[in-house]
Amino acid sequence: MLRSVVRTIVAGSVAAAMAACGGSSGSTTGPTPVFTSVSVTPTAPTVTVGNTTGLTAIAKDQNGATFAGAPAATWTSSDLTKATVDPTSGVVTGVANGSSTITASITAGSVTHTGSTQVTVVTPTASGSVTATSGLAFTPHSVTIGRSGGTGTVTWTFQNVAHTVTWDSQPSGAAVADIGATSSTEVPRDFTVAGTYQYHCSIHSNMSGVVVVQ
Ligand SMILES: [Cu+2]
Repeated sequence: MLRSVVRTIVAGSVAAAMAACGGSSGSTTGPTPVFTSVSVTPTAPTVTVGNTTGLTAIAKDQNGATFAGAPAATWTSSDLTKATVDPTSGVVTGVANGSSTITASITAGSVTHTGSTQVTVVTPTASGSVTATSGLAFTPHSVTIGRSGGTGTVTWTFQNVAHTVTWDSQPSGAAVADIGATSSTEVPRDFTVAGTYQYHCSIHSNMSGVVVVQ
């Protein structure tokens, strides 16, 4: 029963794709694979301003299987003020808050089909939080923040086991102070320089974390 439901959906998608692309009439269920549509994944991804995310385009045949031998896709973005895309790799870069429809076009022989997905671009908030757990972890391991008025803040919540936040590396020009052995309280640190900050706990060598400031 499940199989028949899936077949029905696929057949509908093919019909829609053929109509959308202005494909010629004729059977779409023959035994010979026919280039029928383009699938773009992931669906509706989110990327932060200044960061990238990769998209993949796959040529499909009339049965929804990969259509072998199709050339690579050409990528375009509907709104370059929100997101750009590398025309050959499909790597999307977030430009500003909003969304853009990213389209992949594949031409095989004389037939061109397109697929697309909407990418949402967000600016990370200027505050983040990390818990230094009694289970000996910084959670989340990596936190990304923006800056408001030039400053972003990360607050570490220490549970009942003492930890430190000891910096291993900071961007050039940054000088965020370490947090000494602390338990059962919260300690904030401000960040004014964009870049990647890496730290560890000097008490528990397996505990490490990353702060990314945009
Ligand atoms: Cu620790």
